[in-house]
Amino acid sequence: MPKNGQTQQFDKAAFQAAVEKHLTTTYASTADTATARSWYLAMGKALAEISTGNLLATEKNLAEQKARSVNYLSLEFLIGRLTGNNLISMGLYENVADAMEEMGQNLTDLLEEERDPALGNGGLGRLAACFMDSLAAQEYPAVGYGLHYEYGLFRQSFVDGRQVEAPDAWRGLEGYPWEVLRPELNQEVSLYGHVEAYTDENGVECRRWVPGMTVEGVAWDLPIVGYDNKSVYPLRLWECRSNAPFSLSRFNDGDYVGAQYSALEAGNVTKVLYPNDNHEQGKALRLMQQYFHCACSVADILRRHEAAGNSIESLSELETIQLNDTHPTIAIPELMRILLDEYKLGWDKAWEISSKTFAYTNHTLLPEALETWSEALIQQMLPRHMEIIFEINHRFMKLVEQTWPGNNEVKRKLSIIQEGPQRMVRMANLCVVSTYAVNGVAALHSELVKRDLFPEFNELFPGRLTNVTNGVTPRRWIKYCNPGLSTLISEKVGDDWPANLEKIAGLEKFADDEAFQKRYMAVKKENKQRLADWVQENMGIELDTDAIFDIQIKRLHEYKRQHLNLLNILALYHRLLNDPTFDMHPRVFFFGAKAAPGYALAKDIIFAINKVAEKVNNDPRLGGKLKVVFIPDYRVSLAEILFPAADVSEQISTAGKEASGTGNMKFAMNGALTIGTMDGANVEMREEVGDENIFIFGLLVDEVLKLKQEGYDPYRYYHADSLLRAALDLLETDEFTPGNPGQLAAIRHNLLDGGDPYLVLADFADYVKTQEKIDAEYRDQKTWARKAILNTALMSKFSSDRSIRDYANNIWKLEPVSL
Ligand code: CR6
Repeated sequence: MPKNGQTQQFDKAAFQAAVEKHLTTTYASTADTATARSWYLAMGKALAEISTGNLLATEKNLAEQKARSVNYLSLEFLIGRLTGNNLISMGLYENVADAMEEMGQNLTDLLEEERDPALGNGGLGRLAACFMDSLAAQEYPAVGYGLHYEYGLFRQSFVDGRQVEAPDAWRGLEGYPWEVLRPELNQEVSLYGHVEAYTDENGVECRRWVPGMTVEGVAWDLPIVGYDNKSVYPLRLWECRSNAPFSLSRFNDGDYVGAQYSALEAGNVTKVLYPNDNHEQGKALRLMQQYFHCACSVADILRRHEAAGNSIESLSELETIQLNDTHPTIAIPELMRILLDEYKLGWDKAWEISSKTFAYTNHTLLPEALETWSEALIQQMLPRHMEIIFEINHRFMKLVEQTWPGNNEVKRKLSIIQEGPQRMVRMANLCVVSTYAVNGVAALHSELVKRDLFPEFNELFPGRLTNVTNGVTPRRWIKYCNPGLSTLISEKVGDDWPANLEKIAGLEKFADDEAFQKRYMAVKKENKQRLADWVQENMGIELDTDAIFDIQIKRLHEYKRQHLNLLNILALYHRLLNDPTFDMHPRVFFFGAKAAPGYALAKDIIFAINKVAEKVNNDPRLGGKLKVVFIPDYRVSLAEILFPAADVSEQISTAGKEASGTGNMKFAMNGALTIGTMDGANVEMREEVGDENIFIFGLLVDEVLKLKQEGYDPYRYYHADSLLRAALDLLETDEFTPGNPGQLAAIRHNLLDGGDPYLVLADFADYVKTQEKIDAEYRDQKTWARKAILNTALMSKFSSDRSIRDYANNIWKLEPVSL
């Protein structure tokens, strides 16, 4: 165990008394009758007492020290279960396991009672969670600002193979034990209304917003516990409530619904997380969520700044605000509005402060994910903000005119306002113009941001566009989820690697050590067994852990190409049945993926994989060589079982489409070998592990562009490749949907007549060939073990601690402050 202040302070008897107290006073239960859930809740509350104390102490210390802080604004924080992870960070895992054991409770079982707070969609939200963990672990002063959604990402089940969505009331009836309400931090948020001009007491012409309605922002803090230190930072989640929730007079008049109308309306704002990943929705309620989030967060930042006795002029010296994608962009005009209309600063001063405060992270190049909001909608909901956006654009257009005189094309392209039948506000352009730093999330992605997305901005603002490669926290993604591997690593390199991932490079010298290889592979086998047991118990499918466990877990999206994986499975099926000379090592293909409820083709792909799974898992002709398992309701807690159990990691997006990926890093750390394209962070992973230790295939970014320019014809591949043809044609038959041919044909149709927008067919042959290579190499277990060990050893770059240090040193200019 690393030494830890809290470990030494742990008072077992006091802790047990606190658990008992919560069991009786909070959950009205007694030790002899309480359910596992009540025990978990009472334990959580007792632990939250410790973390809340440290949270308040950290807040006080940072205010006193006048420390510079980062404010991470994100509409998503996919934190996953907190209890196990916080116990590790607090250094109390063993102590609490022991204390609970004495009370007749098994900690591992209690941890299973926690429902995942799924307050995010995928990579972007999970990245925010890893970043908060790394900020706290390294004591870089930070506040995470998000929304307290009543319903997290929908729960997924399959009915006859099709995705069905159900609401996720993640807090349960009793509430979430880790969160604390902060009533003194509430904020009032305005909406609608109009702008009026007036002359102030000094005779100055001013403008102000006269809102049409107001709602209340209620603050909930979740503790982000620093690993092996005492700092605890808040993840502050805002819940929207009505400030006049109930009209007694309407109720007395018999208007029972009308009496509650305002509560219903306000409650809708933070009711649900929009379930889109890499796709904008464009709904008015989503804009309201975004503004509500920004208004509460900016007001809270200013409150803290002032409460610590700082002047508004020093805002950008003490606070920086990182925008996680464009979702919180409206924070920029919101801060400008407050500086102009409330602090009465002139435009130049307000702009200087604001543009030195904000920085923006771009997470995608996909056009359908780049947010635009109709000017009319913003005008109606946020009239003063629209004026400010116009003014920002007006001044910016002057700069463009100076740089490219008379060039209307470049003006049209760069303008924050997109002209057309309906004028739209381009949030990414607003961000680039109004921030001091813009970063992409992997080296390749950041190059493409400069080269393809914002080339003129890069010329206008040299140095503003930069890169910070993503990372993941080694605490959750190795130490917590893979205890077997963690013990092995600690034995070889010491136990401080979770906070200093560079240390795992020390494993490199054991890559050829046969005894170590055996132990490493034994751990892998145990992890595969843990997953196989889960599958047996929850899905009734029996799996052989000698098979290759090949896993693709991520949101369902055409660009991620789960259907390329499916085509290879169909090709294997075809060969096993039709080619007597064909041999393969047994393989289990795992999938985990949610599809956005409105994304029809994504849902068709899920259906097809499920139908293929039903058939192959029960087809005796395959001799158990091929299994397909689609894990329902993929979420962080399942990811914790899946990553450690993988032999092969599928990272097969069309080159240029996956900004970074972060699952790719988690797999490799846990010793899976990657099959992947030259996309996102795969490129940097290859640099780290070397070409021999990763399976790269497929077209490069520029080859993709060239092929598209030349006129891509998917039929060319279909006609030239009989295996591809066999795989695709299986989708037309009733092989997997007996008696109902054509049920899976939508995928084939999209790939052939739909033009195959993500070049699945172009990459198919190379993918199949590379999978064959994996099959051959897996048979040599020593070489495989060596490669797997090297993957673990050479992943230190992808710790989110390094990402956060990059942000802190190169963008935020932030220093650690210890408690
Ligand atoms: N969908 C990218 O697609 C990246 C994460 C975090 C994504 C993914 O490649 O790893 O962000 N982008 O940077 C968006 O959400 C817009 C994602 O998670």
